Amino acid sequence: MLLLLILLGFFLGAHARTTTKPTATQSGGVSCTVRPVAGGRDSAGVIRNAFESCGSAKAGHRNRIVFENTTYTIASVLDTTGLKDVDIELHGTLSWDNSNISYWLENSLPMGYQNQSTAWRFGGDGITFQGYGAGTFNGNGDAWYRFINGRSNYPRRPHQLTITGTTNSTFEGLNFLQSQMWTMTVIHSSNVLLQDIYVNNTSKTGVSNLAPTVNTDGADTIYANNITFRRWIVDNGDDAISPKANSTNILIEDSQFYRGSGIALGSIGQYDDTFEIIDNVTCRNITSHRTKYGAYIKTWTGINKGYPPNGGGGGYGYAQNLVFEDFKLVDVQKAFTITQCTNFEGNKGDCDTSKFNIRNVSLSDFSGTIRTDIVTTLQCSAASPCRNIEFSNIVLENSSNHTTPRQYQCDSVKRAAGFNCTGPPDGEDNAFKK
Ligand SMILES: *[C@@H]1O[C@H](CO)[C@@H](O)[C@H](O)[C@H]1NC(C)=O
Ligand SMILES: *[C@@H]1O[C@H](CO)[C@@H](O)[C@H](O)[C@H]1NC(C)=O
Ligand SMILES: *[C@@H]1O[C@H](CO)[C@@H](O)[C@H](O)[C@H]1NC(C)=O
Ligand SMILES: *[C@@H]1O[C@H](CO)[C@@H](O)[C@H](O)[C@H]1NC(C)=O
Ligand SMILES: *[C@@H]1O[C@H](CO)[C@@H](O)[C@H](O)[C@H]1NC(C)=O
Ligand SMILES: *[C@@H]1O[C@H](CO)[C@@H](O)[C@H](O)[C@H]1NC(C)=O
Ligand SMILES: *[C@@H]1O[C@H](CO)[C@@H](O)[C@H](O)[C@H]1NC(C)=O
Ligand SMILES: *[C@@H]1O[C@H](CO)[C@@H](O)[C@H](O)[C@H]1NC(C)=O
Ligand SMILES: *[C@@H]1O[C@H](CO)[C@@H](O)[C@H](O)[C@H]1NC(C)=O
Ligand SMILES: *[C@@H]1O[C@H](CO)[C@@H](O)[C@H](O)[C@H]1NC(C)=O
Ligand SMILES: *[C@@H]1O[C@H](CO)[C@@H](O)[C@H](O)[C@H]1NC(C)=O
Ligand SMILES: CC(=O)N[C@H]1CO[C@H](CO)[C@@H](O)[C@@H]1O
Repeated sequence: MLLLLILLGFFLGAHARTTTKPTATQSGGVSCTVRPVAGGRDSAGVIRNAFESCGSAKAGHRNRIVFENTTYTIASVLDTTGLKDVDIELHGTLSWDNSNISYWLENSLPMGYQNQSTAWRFGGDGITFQGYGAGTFNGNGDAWYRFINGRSNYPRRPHQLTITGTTNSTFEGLNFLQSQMWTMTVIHSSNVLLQDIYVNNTSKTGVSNLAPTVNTDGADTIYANNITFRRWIVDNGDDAISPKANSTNILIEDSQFYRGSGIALGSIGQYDDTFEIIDNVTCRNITSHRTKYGAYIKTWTGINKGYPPNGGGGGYGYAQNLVFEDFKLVDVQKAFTITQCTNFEGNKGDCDTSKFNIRNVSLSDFSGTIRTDIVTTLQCSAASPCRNIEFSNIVLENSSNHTTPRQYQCDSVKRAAGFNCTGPPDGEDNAFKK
């Protein structure tokens, strides 16, 4: 019987070179169950084999890859792209081993933007990745939080997961703990749904601020179209979800964000003389707990200085048709901001030089508490003023003295609706993330 199944596996084009022998599924595809290598040693090899054997279904069939309810140690990079019509079940935990930091610095894979790199490049068409609420990616990032010691965008520090070249796919019911760096990026992809995702990148030593997590974004989208984020919880120290260059038709809804910076559009405009856009982003039914902002938009200045990731500027393009509705704020700093001051390694100045245009932005139904008297700071660029910024039904209270926050600070804003600018920004925030 076993022999028959193995032969069937070969017949279906699969290679049974691993501990994960493909078996036939009822639908005529093949299924691989991944068994962890004994003694907590690196299971990346058996995972790679499972994806080779079962990652690509024949036309008209679906394959399956099953991770059991156990722990899989991963101590080397994974590059599993070009998958086709496969259902991946993660019942247990994928646990990254960072004991050899130099290994990761030498081997992490390019993820396609800002010279950044990743521990796992993953992608294909017609994929479901299901965690049933239990499946967990544990980046064991504390080793990285200690190693980088607060340095921003440490070169070749790996991101957790890069979803690349992916279409018509769903990621669901997954937990991401202590990502090594950015948690996940959806890049060169379209028609992807990510729902019921829990991200918690809390530094074990972070309480004393000895090892801040730095750059542990919840999710980023780049060169991505029609991406939905639904029912996310993100607790981190950086952007919760961040649509960046060429993100179009993005929906973020029914989500809760804790302690980080909130939803971030951008940064963008980082590449000199390069045209990039953000178009049609809707964020609705969002609760922000003690984040910096409910949402914010950040662009680089018009003056190019240094190289990505920590330098850049001089890009152009636009962000338009941006809708933020039904936000509940719990003790956040400001409801919303725009800054066009992002600058080489956090330098100041040149806030009026960006040619990147921000327009058609609508904010409605914001309630809850903020920590300052400033509802919003709109620091737009004189070289390309923001236009059509509309606020409606903003009902906020100061979290300590319960007064109504009054300030709407503006620079280079044309056609504002629903508010009157009360004065210029009282300080420059270049939003460069340490
Ligand atoms: C998975 O294993 C853990 C203990 O290792 C157990 O508590 C849990 O109930 C298991 N989950 C399922 C769905 O069997
Ligand atoms: C760590 O990784 C480096 C680079 O891949 C390798 O040369 C070295 O042997 C590894 N060290 C250990 C202890 O495995
Ligand atoms: C993804 O789905 C869309 C819409 O159904 C379809 O047009 C497209 O061909 C699919 N992509 C691939 C790579 O099959
Ligand atoms: C957008 O993606 C979803 C999957 O999240 C898909 O159901 C829908 O058909 C896509 N829309 C278009 C216009 O392709
Ligand atoms: C994240 O983890 C920390 C540390 O365990 C915990 O205190 C916090 O409540 C978690 N956040 C969420 C939103 O679950
Ligand atoms: C904007 O994106 C949403 C998904 O968030 C989509 O349903 C809608 O059709 C898009 N609008 C346009 C004009 O493309
Ligand atoms: C809003 O999001 C929360 C999750 O944060 C969810 O429980 C609730 O059902 C959503 N409300 C609506 C109207 O969809
Ligand atoms: C980004 O989008 C713009 C506008 O559609 C396009 O001109 C540009 O080529 C895109 N860039 C990349 C790298 O896809
Ligand atoms: C990033 O890559 C570009 C080439 O694409 C290079 O010129 C630049 O020096 C790199 N920056 C860093 C910080 O490595
Ligand atoms: C309430 O607190 C804010 C700062 O959080 C301050 O700007 C404002 O003046 C205070 N209002 C009153 C009436 O004390
Ligand atoms: C803005 O100021 C004008 C003139 O004082 C006033 O009529 C209008 O009601 C104000 N708008 C808001 C939203 O406060
Ligand atoms: C709720 C949760 O998953 N908390 C995790 C956050 O990260 C710490 C380590 O910093 C873990 O110990 C918690 O289990």
